[in-house]
Amino acid sequence: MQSIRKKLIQAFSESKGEFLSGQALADIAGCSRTAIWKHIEELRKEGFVLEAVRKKGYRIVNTPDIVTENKIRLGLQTSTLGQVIHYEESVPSTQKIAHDLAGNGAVEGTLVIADEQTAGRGRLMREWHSSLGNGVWMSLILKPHLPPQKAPQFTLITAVAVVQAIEEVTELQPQIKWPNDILINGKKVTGILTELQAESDKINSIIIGIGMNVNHSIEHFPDDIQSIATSLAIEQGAQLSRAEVVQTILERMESLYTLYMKEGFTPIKLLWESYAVSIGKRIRARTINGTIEGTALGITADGVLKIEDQEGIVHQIYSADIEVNI
Ligand code: BT5
Repeated sequence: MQSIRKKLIQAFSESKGEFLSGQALADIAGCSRTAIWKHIEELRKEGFVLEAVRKKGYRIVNTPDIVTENKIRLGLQTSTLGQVIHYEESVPSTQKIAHDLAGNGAVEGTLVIADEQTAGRGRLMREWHSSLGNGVWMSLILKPHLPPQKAPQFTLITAVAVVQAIEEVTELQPQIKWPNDILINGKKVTGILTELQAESDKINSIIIGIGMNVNHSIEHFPDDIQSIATSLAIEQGAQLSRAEVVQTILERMESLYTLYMKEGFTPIKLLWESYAVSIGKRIRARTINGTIEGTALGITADGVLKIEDQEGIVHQIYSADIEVNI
């Protein structure tokens, strides 16, 4: 069943709004015209608006703002990332599902996405607010042949991919706050959570969680984050297609991941620094070992943050919460 649906979606993607006859679809999918009709009805139930015209066939004329497997697949231009998609309407956390799938042999590029998370989480088990139907709550599984020490670089690769994707689908200019926040006009629009399944010398899977506020208005956020959070719609003044946002993130991520595996971290570092909000500024870094204040010098070749304190001592920060412009 699912493979017929995949073939139909692929055919509609390629036809770019032109009609496809029932017979052509049946040939492409390798099934009867009656079976095609049933699948078309299923797509309609999912929310796709399909026009059917005698002697011409079918075409998709409209799609709702959904993030189902079919919707993300329609027009997705990647070869690996998002080629396997697990969509659920509501889950505790997409990270948890991705961890389970990764532990059970999920292929590289597997995407877990949900319309709502009831127990979304940030770093250090903080809460990540993930309300129904207006955000992108997703986890991506990668399987690079690399040692575990390289894993933190994936937060930075992802941050660049997210910034580039936002630039592509809006007129906004996002910035990165080391290590995992994407800000627009100083407010957080996206958080990234990179987790690992690894042995001492090699990564088995990296699970990259991305939480992006897309179509929220300010009332969608709980009171305690209304002053620090924003969404693409709030900043852009218009609603966006969440599926298009997801597709663009996957496409940017695939290019950057390929670049990174070929040329290493240096080209990513340059891109990252061009989007970073903290470089050259006075910042405060709260780490589990205490607080350091000083000037952010940049990141090392490994993605570690360098801060120079008042005595001129340069500290290397592996993990912290950052306040800028103190
Ligand atoms: C993060 O943590 O920013 C990582 C967030 C990752 C979320 C994704 S969604 C898909 C996947 N599944 C999951 O369960 N998680 C991942 P951190 O840097 O610790 O920031 C957490 C802090 O951000 C919270 O303590 C709040 O202050 C704030 N926050 C919570 N929800 C927010 C939201 N929707 N928008 C902006 N800020 C938020």
